[in-house]
Amino acid sequence: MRILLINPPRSPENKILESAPENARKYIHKKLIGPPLGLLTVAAAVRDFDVRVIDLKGEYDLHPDAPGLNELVLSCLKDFNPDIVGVTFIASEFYYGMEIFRISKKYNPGILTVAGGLHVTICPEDFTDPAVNILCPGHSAGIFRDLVMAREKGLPPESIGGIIVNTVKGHHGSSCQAPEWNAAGSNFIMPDRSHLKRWLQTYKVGNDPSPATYIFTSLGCPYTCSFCSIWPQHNRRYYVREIESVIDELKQLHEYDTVRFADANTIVDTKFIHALFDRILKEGIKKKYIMDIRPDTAVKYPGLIEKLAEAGLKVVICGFESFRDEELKNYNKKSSAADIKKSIEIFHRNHIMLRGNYIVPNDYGEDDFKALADYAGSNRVVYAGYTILTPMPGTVFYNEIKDQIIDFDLSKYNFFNCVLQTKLPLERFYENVGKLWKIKLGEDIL
Ligand code: B12
Repeated sequence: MRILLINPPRSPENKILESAPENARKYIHKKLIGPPLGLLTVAAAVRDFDVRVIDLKGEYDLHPDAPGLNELVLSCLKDFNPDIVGVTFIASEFYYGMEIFRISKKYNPGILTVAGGLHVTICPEDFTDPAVNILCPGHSAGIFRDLVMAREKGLPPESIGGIIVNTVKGHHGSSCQAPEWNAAGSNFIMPDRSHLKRWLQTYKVGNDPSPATYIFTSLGCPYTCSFCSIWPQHNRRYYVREIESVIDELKQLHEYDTVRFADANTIVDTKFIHALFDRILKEGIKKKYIMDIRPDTAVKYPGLIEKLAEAGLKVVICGFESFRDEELKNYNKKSSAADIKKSIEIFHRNHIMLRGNYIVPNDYGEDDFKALADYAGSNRVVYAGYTILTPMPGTVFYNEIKDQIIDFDLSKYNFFNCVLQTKLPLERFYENVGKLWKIKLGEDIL
């Protein structure tokens, strides 16, 4: 049984970048490359079969003038001749994923096409195209393995619990229940990074010459910010890994000097993080770490931030979201604007490079842009991001605002495009967002 797992290319839609002034453009990330942890986990679950992983993001980063999707996918199909093609989905890459399935089916209608990942989990209703055979929602590496084994034995997919079968008459579930599966705990599968050799040089952060990798210490999130997809993906549940399992994984990352924690928030259970970093220090594991940490968490636990900095924490991604308490309340962020200022001071005191991200709502007028620019200008961080409030399908915010959505093109759902009616003329709105990107540590205010 030959299994081809494909990470689709990223969406090219980026109106902020297109509208930004030349001197702000260099700060707007055109690409965000990292290993597809989900696919690597699925690949590891079926490692005793003939499995190949293709990272099309890496492919386009290695060769920006690489052939189009059709040609690239066809050449993989011809070379490997798979029985099964699996694709991982987030919202903005939906059309590319579907296109990969169509190309696969056209090449060989007998290929079983399997969709998995976040968008399948929270929006299964989007997957009705006849090119998709099976949906595997949730942390479905184990289910995928069962599916492969059933296929090998000639059993129908309906015999596997937890999958959805897409037919011309609609979706139907399997006749049996999905088995209990704790992807962070007893069912954790070590991602198989050996598949990534070809794209290793593309997994770089900033000017660091060594490649970076991702690792998760937890899945899900205990917070319920209205715009976020992570807690809906995990049904509000939050799972933490065993410390020894994380240590074991870190010890295997010889090729990588930089490790980015892929948790929604790395510090939730402070006892866990204290204990994890005690073990990291005891083992003498020396890496540069990148983490997502909330501003209020830094304010509450400055001693822990100091300890992490001593152990190698170099970059923190911090969701500032808004400088106004009222907006934070609307997002259900459960932190205050005052925490932004205080957290910047704590991170900078510990020589941590801060990527602080503000969310720009669609109803901002000229005065709001000015107020945000003033605030960000007097509270500067090394990297500042200004993305657009986007109703990701499957989130609370999407349901709250769906009547006001004017653009349902999923390739624009990557925080760099506005899909809601704006108060300002759209071009002016983008122009203002683009200009904000100039405001960061060491740069002049607009
Ligand atoms: C790692 C990561 C990335 C990596 C790798 C992703 C990739 N595929 O290449 C990189 C850095 C490339 C990335 C990029 C982006 N990302 Co990202 N990313 C994450 C992050 C931090 C962790 C995801 C992860 O690894 N989870 C752990 C793994 C084990 O879980 P998993 O991926 O869900 O996989 C499991 C299941 O879903 C399932 N599964 C997954 N795929 C498949 C496939 C098959 C066939 C099967 C059977 C099962 C299966 O089994 C897996 C194992 O249990 C999440 C936030 C978070 N903390 O969850 C955001 C997140 C997924 N990213 C997001 C976004 C928006 C982006 C960007 C668009 C951001 C941007 N503006 O540029 C870009 C897109 C690409 C680009 N512009 O370059 C959003 C998605 C929102 C949405 N609803 O679409 C998230 C949720 C962040 C957020 N807070 O909103 N990202």
